[in-house]
Amino acid sequence: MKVALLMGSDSDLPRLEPCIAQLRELGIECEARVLSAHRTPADVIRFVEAAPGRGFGVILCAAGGAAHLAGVVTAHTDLPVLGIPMDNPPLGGLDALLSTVQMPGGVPVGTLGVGPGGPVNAALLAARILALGDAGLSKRLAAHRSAQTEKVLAKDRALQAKRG
Ligand code: RP5
Repeated sequence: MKVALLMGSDSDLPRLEPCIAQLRELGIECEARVLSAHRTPADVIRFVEAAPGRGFGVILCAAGGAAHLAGVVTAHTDLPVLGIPMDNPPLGGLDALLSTVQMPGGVPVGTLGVGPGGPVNAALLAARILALGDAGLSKRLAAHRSAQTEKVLAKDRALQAKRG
């Protein structure tokens, strides 16, 4: 299945490139779109309603400021929706974090962290959701985790060698 990455503005795109790259590295097809809950509400709903029929299994929603995108999207679908709060000035993402995380009961949005970890973790969480029904992806995720572990252990070995 594919992942949709909706972003409220093209100004969000540079900070979302690592999310797209992570999905591609895991062999997951990602469609990235600029669609805004405030500026293009009808297009958001059109996209979301068509998403299951187009083979999307997870929808990622990145927005800053008064970040309503993930909430609006999840109100129109039963697909898993993950919100990525963007760290914009002047409030540094706290605004988007609170908008995204404080959903009323019955309208679930899984909220990622603010800052560079958020977009990458959104990709990895989406991959874990899709891997529940995809044995090949599950193996690729396990390999990714082992490689990450090995990278850190190599840094530890280098530090030990330097310090004698
Ligand atoms: C949000 O407002 C967008 O997701 C973006 O993070 C922020 C600013 O958008 P622009 O004014 O840069 O288009 O809706």
